[in-house]
Amino acid sequence: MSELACFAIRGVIEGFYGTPWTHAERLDMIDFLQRYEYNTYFYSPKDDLYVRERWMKPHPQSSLVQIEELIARASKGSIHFVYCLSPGLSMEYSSAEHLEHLLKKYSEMYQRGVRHFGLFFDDIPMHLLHDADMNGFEHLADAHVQVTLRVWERMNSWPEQVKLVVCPTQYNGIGKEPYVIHLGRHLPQEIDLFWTGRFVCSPYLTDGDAIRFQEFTGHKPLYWDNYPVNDLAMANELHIGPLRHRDPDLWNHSAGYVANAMSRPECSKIPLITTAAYLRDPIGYDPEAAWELAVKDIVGKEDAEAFLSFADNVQGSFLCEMESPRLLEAFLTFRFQFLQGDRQKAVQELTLLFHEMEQNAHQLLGGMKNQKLAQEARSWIEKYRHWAKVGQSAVALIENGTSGRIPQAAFHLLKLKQWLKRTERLPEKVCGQVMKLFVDAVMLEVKKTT
Ligand code: 14T
Repeated sequence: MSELACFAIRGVIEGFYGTPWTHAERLDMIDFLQRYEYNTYFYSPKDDLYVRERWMKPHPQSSLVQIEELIARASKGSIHFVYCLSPGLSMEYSSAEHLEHLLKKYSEMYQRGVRHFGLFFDDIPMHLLHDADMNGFEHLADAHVQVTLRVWERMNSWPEQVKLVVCPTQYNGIGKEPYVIHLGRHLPQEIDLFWTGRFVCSPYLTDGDAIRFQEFTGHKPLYWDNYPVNDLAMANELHIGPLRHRDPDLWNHSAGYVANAMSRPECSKIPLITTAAYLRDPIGYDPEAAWELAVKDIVGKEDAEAFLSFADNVQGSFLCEMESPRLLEAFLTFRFQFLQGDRQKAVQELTLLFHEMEQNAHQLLGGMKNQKLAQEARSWIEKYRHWAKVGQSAVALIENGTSGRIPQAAFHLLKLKQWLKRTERLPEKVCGQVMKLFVDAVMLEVKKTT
């Protein structure tokens, strides 16, 4: 059965705010996509001026040469290269001149072999801003329909067939919003509409929502999944956990699935490999199993164990409220043993855990085989190392504090406070609240007994 389950579009979008990928990173990503059976790459970095802010201006020669190289690489790997423009920051939708500018940019890419295009209206105000547009159109959706239809009409006059994807201004919700209903009902079936689900970052993507979107808009949604992207308010989270909570029948009710990646391409590959596993076999998909394989693939055998121990503490995101599950389990076990009276064993085990944690951090920071990954994840690993030091002093404190060795306890309390201060200054999200919970519990216990 799962052989039939297949998303028509299996894509990755460079669609984040922040430092765009370098040319070398893009070439590498296209090869990666081919290896993992994706079929589409969307070029839409928010901070490439020439596809967004300066959408009217021609690309500088140097970037044109690079785009040509990307087109060639994609076509060699049977990856569709989608060239996307986001004119919404300044376009006057009623202006014939603006329309010509837009078409000129697209047609220059058509001449270079591009057959897939994106027209994006995301992250702009929901109402018309130019006087001429307020006079010429009923509302924003009307303007977007008219412009899209004109672009589509012209594209259809080109000798070879092309594809067009539109990103609506309202790109999340339930699909019943007037703007997107209008867009859907007035744009032809062949034009796909991007949709991020209920929310910008949707914890769940469900068959039911997809079906409803189609009922309201007349289009199957093309999922733009804002995972693993970690821009803006999510910048302190490193999204290396597996994809979760995407319904197994989504392929049947959608035009396809596109993952918005992180500005860190090497880190992105871990969740993107799990996503590839989901896209290949959505019914059989097992996030934890896929994750372990993905880490082994990217990190290599030598460092996989150390990296997984680290990564266990950075899976927290809108997809996963579980933070540091293994660490939490160790604390609960510790408390149990401690209260049962087997203090020595409890202390020994936890001491060992925090020393392993520190060793892992050193291994990853020192000489990881995948240097690019190490470099991208460095500040998160550094924070992980700090938490190991906090943990070591906390265990030493409880050990001494609860056995009446007051001077030693005082020393470790001081150490603990120092490490805690240094650690909490680092903004990266690692271990969530789990370490803090443990430290608070230790402090409380020590206060009780001294
Ligand atoms: F077009 C979209 F489908 C979309 O998701 N646009 C952006 C996207 O480029 C960005 O990477 C993503 C994750 O932050 O969210 C969208 O951008 C936003 C969303 C907001 F709710 C920017 C500001 C917001 F307030």
